[in-house]
Amino acid sequence: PAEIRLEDYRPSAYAIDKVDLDIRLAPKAAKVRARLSVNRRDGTAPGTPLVLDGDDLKLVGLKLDDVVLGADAFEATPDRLEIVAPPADPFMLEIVTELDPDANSKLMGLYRSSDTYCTQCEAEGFRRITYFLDRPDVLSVYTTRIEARRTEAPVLLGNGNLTATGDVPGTDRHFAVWHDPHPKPSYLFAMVAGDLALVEDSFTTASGREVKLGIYVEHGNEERCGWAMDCLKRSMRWDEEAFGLEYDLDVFNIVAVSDFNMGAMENKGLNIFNDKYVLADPDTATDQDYANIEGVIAHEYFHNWTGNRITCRDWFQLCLKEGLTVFRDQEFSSDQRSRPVKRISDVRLLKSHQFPEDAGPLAHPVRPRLYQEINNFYTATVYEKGAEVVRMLKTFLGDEAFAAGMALYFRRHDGEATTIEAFLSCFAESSGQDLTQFALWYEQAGTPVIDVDSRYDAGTRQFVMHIRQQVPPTPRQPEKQPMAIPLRIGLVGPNGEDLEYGGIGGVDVEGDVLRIAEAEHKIVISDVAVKPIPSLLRNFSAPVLLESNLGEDDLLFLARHDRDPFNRWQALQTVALQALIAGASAAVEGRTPDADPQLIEAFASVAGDESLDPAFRALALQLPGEADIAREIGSDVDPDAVAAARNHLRRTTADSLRSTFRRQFEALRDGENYSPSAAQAGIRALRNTLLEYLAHATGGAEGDLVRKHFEAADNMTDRYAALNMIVHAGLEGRDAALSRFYDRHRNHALAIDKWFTVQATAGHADTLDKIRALTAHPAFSFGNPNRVRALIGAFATGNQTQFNRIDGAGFDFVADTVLALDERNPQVAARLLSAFRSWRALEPVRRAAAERALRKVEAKQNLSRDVQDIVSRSLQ
Ligand code: B3K
Ligand code: ZN
Repeated sequence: PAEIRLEDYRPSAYAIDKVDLDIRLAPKAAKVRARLSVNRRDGTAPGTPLVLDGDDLKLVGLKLDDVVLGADAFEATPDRLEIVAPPADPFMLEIVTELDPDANSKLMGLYRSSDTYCTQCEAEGFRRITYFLDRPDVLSVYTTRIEARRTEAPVLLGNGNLTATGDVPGTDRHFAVWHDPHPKPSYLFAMVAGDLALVEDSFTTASGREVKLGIYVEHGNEERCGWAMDCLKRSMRWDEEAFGLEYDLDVFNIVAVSDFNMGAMENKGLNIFNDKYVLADPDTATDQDYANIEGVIAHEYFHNWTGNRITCRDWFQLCLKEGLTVFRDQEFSSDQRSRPVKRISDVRLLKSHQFPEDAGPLAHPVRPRLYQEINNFYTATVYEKGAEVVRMLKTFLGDEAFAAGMALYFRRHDGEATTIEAFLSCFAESSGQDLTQFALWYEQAGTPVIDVDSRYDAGTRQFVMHIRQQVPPTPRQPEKQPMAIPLRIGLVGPNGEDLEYGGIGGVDVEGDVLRIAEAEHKIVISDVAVKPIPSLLRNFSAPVLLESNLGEDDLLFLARHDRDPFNRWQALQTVALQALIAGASAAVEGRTPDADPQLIEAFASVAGDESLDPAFRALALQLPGEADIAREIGSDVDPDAVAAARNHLRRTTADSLRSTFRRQFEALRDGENYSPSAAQAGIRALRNTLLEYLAHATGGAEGDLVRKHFEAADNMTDRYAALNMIVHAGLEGRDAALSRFYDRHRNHALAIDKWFTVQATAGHADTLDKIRALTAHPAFSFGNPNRVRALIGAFATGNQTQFNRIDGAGFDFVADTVLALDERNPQVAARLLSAFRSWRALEPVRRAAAERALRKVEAKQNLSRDVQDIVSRSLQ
């Protein structure tokens, strides 16, 4: 397949100022008449052919200025429509296509999900509806008439404001006309039609305009929309307060559908959501689900400005909207909840998802320079690392210059399709700084490694730090330049307080941030009264891997005293990680890992420290995951040894702290009535973390307590946590608990997804057989992306020992599933295949087995571009 390159970008020869759509819906033969107002752009020679994109289209009518086009005036295939010699002056092109929404299993373009017609156009789905210049720099004003049988689809929704409705005389059909005054790219087009229930509310903007808010769901789900609506209103208020950005239409609608390739989509004025990110009640949604809904509702809403009002010039600039919008939703959630807890959770996600991506064959820059299939670039690198880059900009420039740069960006580029360069220019101007080196964050893939070697000289009262940075080679980028890295630091004195110091030499400084710019720095901090322990990379000021000469005692001191909560958490994690890595090497050699009484003592102290937020204590007690340990080991990984080390540390901690943890578990109370508030959720998180240790105490000694927690749970958070413990620790009563859970929730698809996931993620030798059997369960379907991700996705990404089985059966199963799925839904198949991204870091036997599975995928004929792209990059 062809590679698309950033340097080949050229504006389109024609513009399309207006799009008038008339969509006549029917399950198997929907007709779309598109009337496009086409203009030749300045610089385009008269008569230049107009070439429109298509994908799997059936053309049934074509007129130019209302005259039917002769056969020699155009060329049409399902993938392309060329008007050979268009008029020099503006003209109207009318295209009629016929679609089969029921047959659309790719869930791109127009399709039906549980009898509801809906669309998904990002990145290149609009071309599955009509022929178009389907690229983000072609902005048009859309008017959409939607027509359907009234009984089949009483609700008809489009982008923008509703301008007309009515019956089609003499038929059982009706229509609605929607007009969106804001010019937008085709990827933001959407329509929905179906028999849906409406939950209504309203919002008054800062300038006093009334906006009607609607959430549309399947009948019966109305009661589960309250949280999403609350999140939406808080998001709207927050964007006004934090960024001065107001909503710009009379209505804002959200539709929840159950078959969706990803989380949600920010279509102008008509967001379409995976119902997983809308529906919640205490009985079916966990605290994590509530937090995710808050984040995703906010994210899609914030796109209205970062993405929709200001969009991307081309898909290489995807992080312009995604990284920035993730940064904004993270800031929103930090303001709604505990900022440190949110930061720790975000960094955990970054390290477990983005770092492995950056360390493997699928590594790519935050702004890629080439792609084969753009849908494969909606990655943790573009999203999460992209958000870190924006946060670093703020750290580098300070709050004021950052805010001024954002304001300039909104002022200068509103209504445009723009680039990362334009974005950065706003900050260069607002701060007066040169951001040339900083821009490397968008260009160079790979996680920089920073090595800090420091020592104190009592004679000179100097604290000297040797800092070296290195960016590892990544695909097509063997050589790297040094990066601009903001390193936030503090010097912690013997009493736990930050020490004062004189000056900092050898590096540029902004407040407590060292601006690392060279491959090596020798930094001298003067007038330091006593030997400090340096707290490095506070608040995770840059997405880097930090190595230092701090010992376990230093780290445990920081874990207890650092005034930076992030580094308190990080210090304990680092100690645990080092113990686990040592444990894994011991396991490889067949030895029992050494106990680390100091670490266990530190866990005890954090668990019982009531001056700390329970949510923080829960995070501090959670051991690094198996995948995180594997990533840190980096090469020749034996996942069974990693799991053995982790299980051993968990068990010895549980055994030695059993009575303390039990007492703490019983003393904590989350409140009479369930609320998803951060405070209550934090208490539940701590209780469940303590209980998880107890569940893994030797011999299932605390099985009764766990079973009681499961039975007594009055909310999904506790019930699902307990079920995980029962199943994963192999406690007695496992089958009974699974069937009780299933029976209770059989009518709630999102809860049944959890039932599949808990079984898929059990690290047991018989898990793969069980998963195979579950694919034949009546509730399983390869057509529903949530279900596929819940069972097979969860296995491939969340079950290190069984996916990476030494006999290769886990790899073969996932590879076969990818091949079967590819014919139905390439996007979901390609995403599943990317679970192989760390295969080269495995020990040789597993590595060979993974390669065989990948080769088998590669050898299949007629792979989709999506899967073809992932498999070829994985093997490169
Ligand atoms: N912009 C969409 C993602 C579209 C993915 C296309 N394969 C959701 C979001 O990031 O808000
Ligand atoms: Zn987004």
